[in-house]
Amino acid sequence: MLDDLWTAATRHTFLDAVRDGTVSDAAFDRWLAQDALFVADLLTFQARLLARAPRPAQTVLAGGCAALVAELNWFDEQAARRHIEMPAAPLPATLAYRELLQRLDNQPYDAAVTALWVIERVYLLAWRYAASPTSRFGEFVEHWTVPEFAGYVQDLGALAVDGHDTLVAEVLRLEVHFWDMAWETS
Ligand code: HMH
Repeated sequence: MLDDLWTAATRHTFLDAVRDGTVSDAAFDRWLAQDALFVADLLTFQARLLARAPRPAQTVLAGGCAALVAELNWFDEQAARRHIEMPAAPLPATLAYRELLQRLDNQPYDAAVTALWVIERVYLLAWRYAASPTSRFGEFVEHWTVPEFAGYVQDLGALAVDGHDTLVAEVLRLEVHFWDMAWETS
């Protein structure tokens, strides 16, 4: 059950299309603008999580917050380069994810950090799946699969705990929904 959701969230048809280069720039850019909104929401959530994290988790979570700020700068650069108007108006999948992140503010730390681990791991596995030596989106795929990010996901894995399957499933469903969005209204 969870395995199927991990697969659905990391082997989506949008990722096949990025790998094969068949996704249009318009569809990719629209998805990218929504992802920039998501990253801003994730930073809000993670800064609050850092504020209530146990002492031994602070280094990893603070490093992650700094990485998200750098990621937002990188999104701004991509938007300028690709002439994407940002911020975009949030689409339903982005709003649904925002709602979950806000709900996590009121969940115990263990549940919230486990959700964060899923959010980052699913993204790493998805972009690894989309990797291809010839894709015209190769620069993006490389950016989201760098060893530093893989190391961060591993560090988060050490903070995550078992027994939050319902929450894990909810995150994975939102990820599928987020990839689905890339195909809508294109
Ligand atoms: C939808 N999930 C989505 N976007 C991201 N940037 C990440 C996870 C990882 O930060």
